[in-house]
Amino acid sequence: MDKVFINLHLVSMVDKQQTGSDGYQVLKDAMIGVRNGKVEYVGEPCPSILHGHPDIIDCAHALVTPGFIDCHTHLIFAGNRANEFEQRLQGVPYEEIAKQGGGILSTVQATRKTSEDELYHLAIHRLEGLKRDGVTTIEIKSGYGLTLDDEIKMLKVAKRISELPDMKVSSTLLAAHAVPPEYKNRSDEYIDLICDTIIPQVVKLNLANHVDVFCEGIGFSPKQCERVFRATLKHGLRIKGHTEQLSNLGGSALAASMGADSVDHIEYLDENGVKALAKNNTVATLLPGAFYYLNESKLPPIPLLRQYKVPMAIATDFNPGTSPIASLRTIMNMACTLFKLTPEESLRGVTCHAAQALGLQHFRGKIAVGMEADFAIWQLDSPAELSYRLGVPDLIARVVDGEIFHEK
Ligand code: DI6
Ligand code: FE
Repeated sequence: MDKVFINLHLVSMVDKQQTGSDGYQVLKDAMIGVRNGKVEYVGEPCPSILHGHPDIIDCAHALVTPGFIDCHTHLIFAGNRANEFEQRLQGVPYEEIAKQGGGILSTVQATRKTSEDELYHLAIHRLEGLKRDGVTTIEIKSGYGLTLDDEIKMLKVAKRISELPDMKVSSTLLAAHAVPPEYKNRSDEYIDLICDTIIPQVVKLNLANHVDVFCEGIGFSPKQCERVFRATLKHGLRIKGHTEQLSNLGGSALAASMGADSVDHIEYLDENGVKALAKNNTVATLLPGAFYYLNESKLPPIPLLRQYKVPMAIATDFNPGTSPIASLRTIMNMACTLFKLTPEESLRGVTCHAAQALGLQHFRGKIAVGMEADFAIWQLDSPAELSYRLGVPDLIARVVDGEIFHEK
């Protein structure tokens, strides 16, 4: 074994049935052994492994969770939209600002004008906030380029971020985020461009795992989204969707029926939609930051999601318009206070369920033998504190593929 972590309180997120301990399954004074970036041992301290081992890390009774996964972000963009924040506080609705050419399109203008290098530096700076909250995997979407070249520029930035030793990236093509100005009133032709040119090129350059859409009145119709999904599946990528955020168009059920790993936002999802998620094992990704910034009052159907046993992930949705919050722990807290998730559900939402939202549940999101050795080490007594306290630097270190990255 390369490294052994000892004296830790383990929150593995492995299912209850397998461990028989309490709701969080905290295993006190546990040990984790790592080899070649994977977990090779987890459980009670094992004297035969420890005896004479050259690389023992004493965690001094720290709490160890899986590395957090932020499974929905728009990390890469230029500019900011504080002016719209001010407008919205004066009562102008988000959809109205979008219709006037603000909103997503104002960030598109700024992002098109900005070089790959500059976008990279802006994104790296924002990433610091997420690292401080124990994030070791981030999903990053394109969607502020909306031309072949600009979408590829964004995904190349995501690829550069993925080359950092301490951050794993899952990249998503979101060309169907808004109708670009040059395609105004010709949105079907833009869908042609996405299906016939952008998706094939992104696949050729191996720049994304998923393709996402914004299925909404101010985005694309279910019919248009279905075309994008078909083209995606034909090219061997996986699908997900921004669905039922502002209205109920049936995008979630459509995406689920076509095998989506997740549908995201879903404030307006109805019971039939929830059933479709359950049937297709699609994750419901909740984004309380956008709910908060938009002053939304319609809650996602959380009691129904529980009733039908749909896994719930939570994520920052970090973006310049509706969720400028680069803190996953703030989002965990909001999931509890605004959506009434339990702190345990919120922890699942950023670990095992977030992994599933990215199709990575067999590799990340739990601490178990054979899984990637990605952990967060916290100076905390109990896991509920992760959702409870804000702003205190509780993180001691992150571990990515068995390598330790100290925060303090
Ligand atoms: N829904 C969102 O919350 C983000 N995109 C989307 O489709 C918002 C993006 C933005 O306002 O820039
Ligand atoms: Fe989003």
